Amino acid sequence: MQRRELIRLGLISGLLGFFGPGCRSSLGRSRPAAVATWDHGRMAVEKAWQVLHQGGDVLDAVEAGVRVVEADPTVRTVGLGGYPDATGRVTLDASIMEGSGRCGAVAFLEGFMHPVSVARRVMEKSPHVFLVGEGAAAFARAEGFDEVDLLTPEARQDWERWKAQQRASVPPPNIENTNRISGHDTVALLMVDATGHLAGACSTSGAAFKWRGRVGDSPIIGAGLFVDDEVGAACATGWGEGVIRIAGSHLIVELMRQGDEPEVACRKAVERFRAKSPEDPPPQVGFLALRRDGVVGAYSLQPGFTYVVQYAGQEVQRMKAPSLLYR
Ligand code: SD4
Repeated sequence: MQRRELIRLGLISGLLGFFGPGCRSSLGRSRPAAVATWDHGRMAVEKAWQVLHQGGDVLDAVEAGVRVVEADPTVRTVGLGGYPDATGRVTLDASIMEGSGRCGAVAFLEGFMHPVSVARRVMEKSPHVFLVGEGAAAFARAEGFDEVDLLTPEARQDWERWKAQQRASVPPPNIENTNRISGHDTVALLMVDATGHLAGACSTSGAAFKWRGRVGDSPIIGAGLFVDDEVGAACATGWGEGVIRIAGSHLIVELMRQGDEPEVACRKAVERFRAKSPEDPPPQVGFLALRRDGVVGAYSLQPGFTYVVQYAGQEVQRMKAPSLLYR
């Protein structure tokens, strides 16, 4: 293996860390590291590590990790099999960003399995950062992405059941938290390599049975995702309206820049979310932060937000975020 390859995979830095003067604890302060939202984040993290081991960089890794979840029809708020909007159409949002500031996003995208890859293509092949709706679809088509019907029979059934129960055609704004059909399944994945270079990606079908045209936080750089090599990265899951109001992921990265530990920064963002979210009952939000040295933090409003972390040479760990509200 080349020396450069060893450095990239953290083997040299791991040895230096173990024997050298700046000896680091193995958990929570080592690189590379990957962290992702919810239990299905495990498949994303595992894929990301595989890509890194095979010579990809962190951008390749987070894209590939998120694609696995997008293609899994059992994950009901991401990609194929995601819940449709109130009119029965599945519309997808995604973003991708690397620590240099390069980023791309798509929103209100219909008919493509891998919005995260379209987002990356926007970043790499267009003069823009963010494409939406028909324009995003036309771009994806022109770039050769395959078109698919994203509405699975199961998602259609759930939508029909939801429709039959609705007295009004307009869903309440915090339906994700009230109808119990939907969990919070957005996938967001953050990764840092052995040198401290970061990338993150996020993908969702958004709030179940949302109003037609609704876009959440996930594709909005600074809200659902923010990455800066000088500091670290952050991402969000949960009620996007509240996350957008506080530019949650950017807030967390800036709090870390000012010296807050990742978990403290996430807690402060949850507190601000709570203060700025009038919805009743309070919706769920979960934030994840990955500092450039590999330290991970998380916090949620309601109990129950889980995430997964993996460091070099260690098993994937399932973690439960601390929460502001207790049951
Ligand atoms: C959104 N934040 O569109 C996303 C949805 C989500 O768990 O994370 N659900 O608001």
